[in-house]
Amino acid sequence: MRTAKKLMLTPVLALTAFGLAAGPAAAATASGSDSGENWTYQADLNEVNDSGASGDIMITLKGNKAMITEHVEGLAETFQDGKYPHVQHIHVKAGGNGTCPTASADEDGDGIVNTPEGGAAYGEVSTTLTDSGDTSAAAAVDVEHAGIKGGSATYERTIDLDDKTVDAIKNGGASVVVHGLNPEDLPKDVQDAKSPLDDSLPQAATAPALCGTLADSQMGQPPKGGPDTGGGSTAGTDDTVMLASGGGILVAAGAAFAISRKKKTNSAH
Ligand SMILES: [Cu+2]
Repeated sequence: MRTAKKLMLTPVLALTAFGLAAGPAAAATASGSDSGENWTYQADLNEVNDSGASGDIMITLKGNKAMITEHVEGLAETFQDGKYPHVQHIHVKAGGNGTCPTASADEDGDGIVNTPEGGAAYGEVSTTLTDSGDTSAAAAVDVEHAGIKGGSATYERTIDLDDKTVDAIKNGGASVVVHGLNPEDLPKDVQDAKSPLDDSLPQAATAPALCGTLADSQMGQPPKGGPDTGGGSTAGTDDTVMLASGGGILVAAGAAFAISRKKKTNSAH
């Protein structure tokens, strides 16, 4: 069952399916009437380091306020007899064009992509998606307030983002990364290694398990990115597919998310 879900959540396949199913018809219904007060971004969260996990996240921006809804499943469930604390972040790469790492990011060849290695693709922590309190980078390895606890979870929180993170999201260069692997799944020498981020934690606790780069889910309308952030949007596979396939896919995706957006209006602060 998990395998089937993972395949369906592969972003390129999902977008392609959207386009084939509802391209021109959906495009005809685009009205452009939304004033854009709220703007929604979405990412499928795909496994890193063969974690076997999957998920998705939706972030609706209203100014610097971000209403976040995320669902994950298949992550490592327990850690030292408790629910496994999965720290998670919005990562932003300097210069833009952040994306998710592939296995080739494993520079030291130890068999896993650790967080600094993955950083070459997704950049630094800009926001920590904790369950309460501090959401800055300073809380990056605060396992007590990890946003995800256990193997499957729904995360809902409304937080304020800094300008850098908002700009990166709008420019398609911000990635959501959920960390924490099952140590038993790792090569023997990696099981005993310390995290390069915090040597009180094992390597497994901070290595990335899920990653997805946020993309505009209402692409039928013009981007809202500030003119000062530049950077362009040429990097990701997602971008390439969308640009190549024209407006039909984008409008279809927007329509789908407009429906689910209605459910979010009562989200608690
Ligand atoms: Cu992270």
